[in-house]
Amino acid sequence: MTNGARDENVTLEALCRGDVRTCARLLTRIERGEEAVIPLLQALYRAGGNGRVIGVTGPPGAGKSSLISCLIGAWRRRGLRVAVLAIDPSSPFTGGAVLGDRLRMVEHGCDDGVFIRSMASRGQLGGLARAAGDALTVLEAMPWDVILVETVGVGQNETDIMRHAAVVVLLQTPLGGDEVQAVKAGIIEIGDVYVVNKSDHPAADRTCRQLREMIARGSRLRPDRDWQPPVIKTQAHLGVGVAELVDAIDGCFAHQNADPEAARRYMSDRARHRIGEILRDRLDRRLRSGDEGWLEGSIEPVVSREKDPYTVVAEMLSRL
Ligand SMILES: Nc1nc2c(ncn2[C@@H]2O[C@H](COP(=O)(O)OP(=O)(O)O)[C@@H](O)[C@H]2O)c(=O)[nH]1
Ligand SMILES: [Mg+2]
Repeated sequence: MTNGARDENVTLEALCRGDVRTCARLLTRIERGEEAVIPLLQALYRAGGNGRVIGVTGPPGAGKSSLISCLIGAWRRRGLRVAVLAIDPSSPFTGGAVLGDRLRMVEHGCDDGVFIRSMASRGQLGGLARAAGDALTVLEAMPWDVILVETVGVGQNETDIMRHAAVVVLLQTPLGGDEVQAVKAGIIEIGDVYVVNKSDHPAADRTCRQLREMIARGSRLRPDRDWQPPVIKTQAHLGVGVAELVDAIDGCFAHQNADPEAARRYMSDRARHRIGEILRDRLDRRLRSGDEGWLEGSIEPVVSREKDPYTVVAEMLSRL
């Protein structure tokens, strides 16, 4: 056995045991985009598939991190082990949002049944989706019962990250009537459970009602799922409504488990999405790396117009 393979086995074994330091180190290497971690990720993927992946999304400041902190508390009281991956594409790792998340979640900091990690894009948006997927591969090979992914619900990247989650919790804050209309196109499609947080605000009931109407009318992106998303009122800073939210999430998982066909569809959608994500990432890297040799033979026929670039690309794809 080579040294590299032996190191990999040691790491793999540590992760499967639930070693959080090993996990933190590996996530840093993933964030840096180190190619050398790929063999380990391959082994982790085959070993993994543990844990329920739950997405929590919504606009900045809606209360996602506060609510996640409450959820961690609720699940820890049931003896479940919880990991959180907070994705923030807008702020660098030293930025306010990430720091804020860390501070707010610090109450769980001494508990080894909880792991919290922030991941920022550091300016490479394409790489973020791949890095988040890889981070989930690691977390799903570890003995976490619940894996939460927090993202700001704007932009394609964040919507894509939510495709890794079996259950998506979508947060809103109480809004004016026009604002609800404006956001509906984006949100009605992806949530499995809706939360109106900051329900101490007077417009909370009206926002709940409007969301319920939209859900009842709206066609969903996942029409295969015969599930009516509930709308729950919370006050995350006080823990109000958290028990109802936990029940709603449990209910959604129970509903999925009762339909093996739907569960299989989710798994294959997710695998298809992941393959596409890695394919795009690898092509992108190859093109950016200045690895001219790879393209060399294809350039001259396009210059001389002997071939068109579409044909050349089709040929390259057929050789993949
Ligand atoms: N009034 C009120 N404030 C809240 C509530 N939930 C969270 N907050 C506050 O809203 C701010 C943003 O919360 P945060 O969890 O960081 O939002 P995130 O950006 O969605 O993660 C913080 O100052 C929280 O204390 C709530 O239910 N009511
Ligand atoms: Mg947050």
